[in-house]
Amino acid sequence: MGLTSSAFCFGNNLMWLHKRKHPHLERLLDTAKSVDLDRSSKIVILSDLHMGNGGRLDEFRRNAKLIKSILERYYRPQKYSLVLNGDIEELLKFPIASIENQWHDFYDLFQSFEQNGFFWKTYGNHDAPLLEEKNYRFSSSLVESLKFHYGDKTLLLFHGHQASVFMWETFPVISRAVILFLRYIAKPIGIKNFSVAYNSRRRFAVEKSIYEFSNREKIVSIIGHTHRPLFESLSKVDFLNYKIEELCRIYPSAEGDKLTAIEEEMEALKIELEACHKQGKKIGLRSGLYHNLTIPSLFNSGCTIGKRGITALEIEGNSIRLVCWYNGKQSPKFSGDHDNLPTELGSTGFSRIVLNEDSLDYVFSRLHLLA
Ligand SMILES: [Mn+2]
Repeated sequence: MGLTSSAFCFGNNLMWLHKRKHPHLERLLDTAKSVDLDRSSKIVILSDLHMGNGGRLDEFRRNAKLIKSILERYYRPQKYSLVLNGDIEELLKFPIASIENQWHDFYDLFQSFEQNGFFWKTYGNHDAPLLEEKNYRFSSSLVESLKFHYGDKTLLLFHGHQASVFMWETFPVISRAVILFLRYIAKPIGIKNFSVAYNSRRRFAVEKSIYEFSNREKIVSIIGHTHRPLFESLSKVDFLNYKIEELCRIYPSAEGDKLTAIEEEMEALKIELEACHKQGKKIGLRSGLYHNLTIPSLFNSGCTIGKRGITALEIEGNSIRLVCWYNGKQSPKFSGDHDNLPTELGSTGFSRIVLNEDSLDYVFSRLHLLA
């Protein structure tokens, strides 16, 4: 493992550890396919579709209709480009031919996003063997990582399994034997949940090493893999406190109806803040996930196999958003920090709600100043 020279300036053990490089993650930054963003860029990022053969064990089946609707009727007409960020095909359970056969209309749909700008696909640990698959339809769109250039800043997109400490996840292609084991032995004898997504300690370890790598390199990383959506901007508690602060500042100069509106909003904010403190440990009263400071250097689009809807990341010009799409009749799995209202997509019955949103300039300012 290499060390940056600045690590020695501080004479501090913790700092020394913090500066340790992660060989697989550094490599991703060097080898990533470059894409330039500008003010008109629109990109939707989905990950972990786990497409199968359409049978009982196919986890994609549940939200297939929802995903088709939002791609066909929302993102494509709105001129979004598409990134599928790994674990799109579930090759640990199904051969590629059965997946392509079952979901061939999705393959056309994905490819049609090239008309809007681009369609890229990174590979994850469940679909890495596609690199070696002859005649794979998306061979020319398949990469390990993508580098979005936003001015002189960088967003790195990759699946995330590269940070795993487990060989079979870090080197999925080399570990073909492991894949065959999982498909033909582990699955039939009933070993389920061998994926990182089901183990919170391993999930945390993956997130933490990518978070530290991102802060070290002063880049934003966008991953999937853990199935847990992440948008670390401000914690809900901080958001509420800043909102309260802002209202107190404008209150003295407000008049008439405005005064009453501020008073009412303040009451609602106080109730919400108190509810946060009551929930305490469950929602985490600390500001950041891993430290006391929130550094928004790690985003995760979540997955599309959830029981109550899917999550996705959107980049639109200078904004980044975490959104949830769900069947409007049910309640969404995730609730946002900002109390946004859902919007229904035509008469599809599916609704979109923005869970979190920030400007990329703000994200990179925090990263630059705090990391
Ligand atoms: Mn994965």
